[in-house]
This record gives sequence, structure tokens and C-alpha cells, in this order.
Amino acid sequence: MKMEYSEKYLHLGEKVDPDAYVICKYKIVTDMDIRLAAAAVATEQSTGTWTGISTLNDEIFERYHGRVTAIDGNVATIAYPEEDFSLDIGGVPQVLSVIAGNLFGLEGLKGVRLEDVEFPKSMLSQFKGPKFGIPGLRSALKRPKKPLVGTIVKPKIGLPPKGMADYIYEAGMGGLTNGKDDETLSNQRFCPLEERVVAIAEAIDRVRSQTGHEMMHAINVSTRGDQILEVAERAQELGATELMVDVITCGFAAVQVLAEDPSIKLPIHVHRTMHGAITRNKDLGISMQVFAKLVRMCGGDALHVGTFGVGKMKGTSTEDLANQRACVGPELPYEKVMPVCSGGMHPALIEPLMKITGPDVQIQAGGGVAGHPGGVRGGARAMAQAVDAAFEGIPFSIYSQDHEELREAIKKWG
Ligand code: CAP
Ligand code: MG
Repeated sequence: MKMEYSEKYLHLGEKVDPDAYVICKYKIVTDMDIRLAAAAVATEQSTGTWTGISTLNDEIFERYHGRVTAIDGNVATIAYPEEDFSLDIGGVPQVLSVIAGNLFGLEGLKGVRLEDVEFPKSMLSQFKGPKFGIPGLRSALKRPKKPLVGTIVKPKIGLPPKGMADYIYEAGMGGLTNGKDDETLSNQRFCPLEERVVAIAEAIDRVRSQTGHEMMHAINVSTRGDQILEVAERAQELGATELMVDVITCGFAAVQVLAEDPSIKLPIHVHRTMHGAITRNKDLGISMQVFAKLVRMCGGDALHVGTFGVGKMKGTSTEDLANQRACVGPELPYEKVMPVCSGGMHPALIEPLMKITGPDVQIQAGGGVAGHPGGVRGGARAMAQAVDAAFEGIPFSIYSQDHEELREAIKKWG
């Protein structure tokens, strides 16, 4: 189909007021003139469509049209007037329908990727950000400075509540601060959510009473929109210490409702399963840093940001640094989100990882704990030792000489 792109959407070189526009950067892959391709995006995502329309008068156009303000190589900057957005009803779903909506399907573009977004203060002030974030998690866990160190219970499915609780007890006794459900665990018959919450809460209490060590475990409450609050409230009532939600499958609105509903008093661990379908292709999709900014606005307390190129999931330190910055940087006026490094982690990777991340991270391993020759407790100890050594700046080659579990982990995986 023929598309008519109006050059009226091109405002190259114009400086727009960042307090009055949402400013997006798109990488565009096209055989078209890049300026027209960018104009097509601005057109489709604001006041236009594929052809001129009699209902678009000058006043509406002037006030609401998206402006292509710069083209730098294959990256176009498009500014959408703040008035195009509706946060009271609409919220992040409506924001995404503008900045990351139909444009991905436009036939004239071979690829387009939303690389970054900046919101005006008037919109940012309508979000609350994390209730706990880094300081809240650190204070609940009585761990002021060192990285949080955790595990994902493995096997990811199949263990009954007692098996999960035994795992978490061992992990806590081995020194881990965090446990979590896997993203594929919900309320299957082999591990009903309510029984799991109760069993794990009891395991965490036992660790605390025997050693004084504080730990939390994130229960996966990802579910249908009409159920999520009820499931979260029930988990909280039964003793859950943290909640987990999958932001891509459940949506940003799910994170926001859990973070903002006054009945929920627990931190929110945000998983990002399925993000790779959207973030991995460098020519099509949305960058993870955009998702990270939205998670911070919506109130997630901890968010998976990748392993800076050291783990099992695709990612580079450059991208993951941008994700980390979206979580903790001063650009957003909220509490800092705890960046979570997960996916193929094991003790031997902690030394290189922490050189990049610094100590304000949560490092967690599933296989890297449950696969340790010393079992879950041995794996937990090895992870905790690795974090201690990296935090103190002691080379693993030296620290592992008198820390057996770390030595065994390095022997197996290092
Ligand atoms: C890690 C994990 C997480 C990934 C997701 C998994 O387990 O539980 O879901 O970290 O990746 O099932 O793979 P392992 P990301 O420690 O056993 O690898 O954090 O990049 O979103
Ligand atoms: Mg997982």
C-alpha cells in the first residue's frame, strides 16, 4: 500500500522543551530516505495515518503532532507533545502505544528499535518509583554494603513445597540473602502457591532463629490482571517476604499495582522473562534500558539487568551498564532499583562481574548453587565467599586457598 508521509512532521534542528515533550530515540533500518522513514513514525504515532485526512485541522496538528527533531546516522529523535499522553486512565500501556506501538509494523521500515526515552518532569511526577529499592532491601536484610547474593530454586519446576523450603533453608544457612521462585513456577499441582509460601516462610524463620541471618524469598505472583492483587495479598498474609512479577508477560501495570496498592507492604522483584524476543535484535524492538526506566517509574524494587556478558544469557557490558544506570542513575527522580545479575552465574564469575558492577547489585545463581558438589549449602557458601572476596578485593586465587566451597566451585566451573 502506498503511504503518504507528510514532511510537516520534520522539524530537523529544532530544540524542543524537554519539560513539554516525551523524547524518543529510534534506530531505523530502511531503504527509504531516513528522514521520510522517521516522519512516517512520527506521523503514525501522533496525528496522522497512511493518507491525508479531512478531519485533521491545523489546530489539532500544531498542538499534538510528533516532531522529528534530529537524524544522526540511522538514529532519529522524535519528540511527542506531553498532551498526547494520558496517565490517569491509560498509564504505561497508553504511553507504550505511542512511543512503541504500530511503528514496528510499518511496511516501509525494515526495522526500527526504540533505543531510549526521556519523559518530562510533569509525567515523571505522576509515578512513585520503588518503595524499598536498594536502601529498603539492604535495611530489611541488614546488609548495608555488600552485594545481595541469592539463588533461584532449581529444578525450576517439580519440587514440592517441602523440597523448596528445604532448599531455601540450606541456602540461608549457607549465607545467601535472597531466594526466588523460577518464572515458570506458579500454582502447579506439585507445588501449590499457598503451601509453598507457608513452608518457605517457616524455613526462613528457622534460619533466623538459629543464626540471626536475614533472608527473603520472592514468591512468583505473576498471573491475570484481575487476580494479581488478590494472589499477592494472600501470599503476604501467609508470610511471604517478597513478591516476584514478570513484567513483560504481565505488563508494567501489574508492577505498578503491586507497588502502589496500599495493602501490599512487600518489596517487588521484577523478572523479565520473554524480554529477549523484544530486546535481543539490534535492528528491531525495544532496548532493555527503556524497560528498566519504566520498571523504576512503576515501582519495581529489584530488576534483572543481565550479567554484563559473563553469564548464560545474551547481553553485553555496554547494554547492561545502560540498564544498570536506568535502575540507579540520577536521571530519574526515584529511589534506586536493585539491579539483579542472573542467568548462568556461578561463584567463579563473581570476581569479573563485580569489577564492572560495583557492590550495589544482587547476584544470584540457580545452577551455580544447586550444581555445586557440596549441595545447596555448599553452593550457597561458595557464592557468599565469592561475594565476600570480591567485595574485599581479595583475588579468588588467594581467598579460595582457605575457603573450600569456593575452591570446589572454581574447580568445577572456573
Ligand atoms: C537463572 C534463571 C533466570 C535467568 C533469566 C533461569 O537460572 O532462573 O530466569 O536469569 O535471565 O531460569 O535461567 P540459572 P535474565 O542461574 O540456573 O542460570 O536475568 O537475563 O532475565
Ligand atoms: Mg528462571
